[in-house]
Amino acid sequence: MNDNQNLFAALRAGFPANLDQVAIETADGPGAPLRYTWRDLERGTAMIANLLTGLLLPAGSRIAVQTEKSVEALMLYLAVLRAGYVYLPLNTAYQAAEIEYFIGNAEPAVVVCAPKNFAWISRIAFQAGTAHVFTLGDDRCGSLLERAAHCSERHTPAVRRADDLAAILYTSGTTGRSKGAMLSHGNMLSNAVMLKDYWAWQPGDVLIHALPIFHVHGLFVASHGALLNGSKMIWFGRFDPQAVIRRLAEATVFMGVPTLYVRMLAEPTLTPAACAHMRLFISGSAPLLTETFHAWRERSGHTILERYGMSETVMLTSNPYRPESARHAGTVGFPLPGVGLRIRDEHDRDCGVDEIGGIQVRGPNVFAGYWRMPEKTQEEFTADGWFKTGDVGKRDAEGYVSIVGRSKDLIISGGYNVYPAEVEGYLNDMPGVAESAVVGVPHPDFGEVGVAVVVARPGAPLDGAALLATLKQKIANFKVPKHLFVVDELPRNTMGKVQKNLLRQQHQHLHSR
Ligand code: MCA
Ligand code: AMP
Repeated sequence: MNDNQNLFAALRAGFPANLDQVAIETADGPGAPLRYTWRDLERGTAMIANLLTGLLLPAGSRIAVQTEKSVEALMLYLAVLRAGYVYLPLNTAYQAAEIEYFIGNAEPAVVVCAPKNFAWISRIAFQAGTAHVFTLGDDRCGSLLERAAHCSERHTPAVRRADDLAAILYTSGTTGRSKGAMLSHGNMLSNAVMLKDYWAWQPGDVLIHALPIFHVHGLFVASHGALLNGSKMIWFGRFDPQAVIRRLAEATVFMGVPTLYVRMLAEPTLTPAACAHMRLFISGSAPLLTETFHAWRERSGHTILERYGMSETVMLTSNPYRPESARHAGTVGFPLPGVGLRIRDEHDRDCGVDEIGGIQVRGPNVFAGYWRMPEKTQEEFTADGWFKTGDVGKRDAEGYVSIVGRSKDLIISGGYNVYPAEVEGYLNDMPGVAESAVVGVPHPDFGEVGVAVVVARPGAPLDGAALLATLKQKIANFKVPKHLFVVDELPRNTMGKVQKNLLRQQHQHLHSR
């Protein structure tokens, strides 16, 4: 009996018998179209896994990776699983202070970065005690592949138990400090196997992969689905709506955050004919507006299937696959098989039909806790073992779950999470700033974007544009508020708490179409 629960081994078992078929075809980037066969994936991941194994790293070593999207970067992820280490993906937008925090907190044994960032990232990494820093470019250059080229093409996947750690995903905290969600081989494998069935992956499916590969959506849900099903991927390094629409004729499955659908809807080439070959369009990571849902149905002839998940839990709920008419706009569908979901009011009682409360979940997909933050982990779980998602929702009479808000102070912009507390921390540290508040307001493209409201210190002249420019040098671009207002004071309630709801109301039409 093979009881190896290594996620790579399970994905590998999904490869087709004929390893010479094309597994991934690049649609853009250097040299496109490049075609990688399943044998290329098998060999490439073996070579990188052998490179890592040869470094004789301690068990449980973290491999932190900040590189542009490429097929080799996907192979690196798979190789880390294969070798039994822990993958730590980092958004390419992160800058020095953010990288310093992640590397300092996770203490990775290996860091892989883009060649152009080697100087500053290696300095941070070596100072934090990282033993090895490799480079990997999106054009197949860099020391990682140079070194791996000398390694054997054969590698037996490391034996891992279901609860062994496979990846750490940093999600920002409401206090402004990011927490590393620890996901095990079992968390991800159980979810991937269940979704293969639930979304009816079938022979001949082809996935258009146009999402970044440093988050759950692109790295896990999309890639695992295709690999486990032995399905070809058409691989976009960058999302380009026109180019994606052109390739729909060769594909059957597409996954995107709502912004991707909004941008494709703006293209006149989006027609039922262009989508005739498609089987399934999936949306998640942020709320899909009902107007987008209906416009998509009209323009493409397909009904988007919306689902809901988190870094801590992978996928939690989904609208049904069949019949298409049972996919309800404005809802995230039903708890997935094996996932327990309850909605609790402020007295910790179960909510009735259509009553709004906090969403709590449990199941084999739910993470073990936050990296080196036992108190934080304990806070986020109930005494009887349910994870408090921080999302606020309700369930209708048919059982469809809708997300109506969040108890966590979080902005979701184009599918990326922005924690106001973190941005406010940076603003408050700037000369002349007395205090600040960052709120999310509706945006036609990104769904929601941040707006900053700043109070100057007495006598200090503040230049909003200069503050935003400084912020851009310090934090990831997508976290930088799209507008900044300097005001005399922030609205406060009688307890002295800033009334963010008033600021949101005041600026809600800033980006109205
Ligand atoms: C880029 N910018 C953004 C965003 N992306 N600002 C706010 N929110 C964003 N998401 C900035 C750029 O830096 C630039 O700033 C300006 O906005 C315009 O950028 P643009 O060229 O329009 O952006 P882009 O490069 O085309 O990227 C937009 C994007 C991208 C394709 C929508 O953000 C994206 O790939 N989002 C997907 C995120 C994702 O995969 N999330 C899944 C998380 P400037 O002009 O100053 O330079 S996983 C998850 O949430 C859970 C588990 C789940 O359920 O899936
Ligand atoms: P993250 O932890 O970065 O992966 O973000 C997870 C959060 O994204 C969830 O807690 C939700 O607030 C949000 N989210 C994911 N999918 C959806 C969806 N379909 N509708 C609304 N919010 C979503």
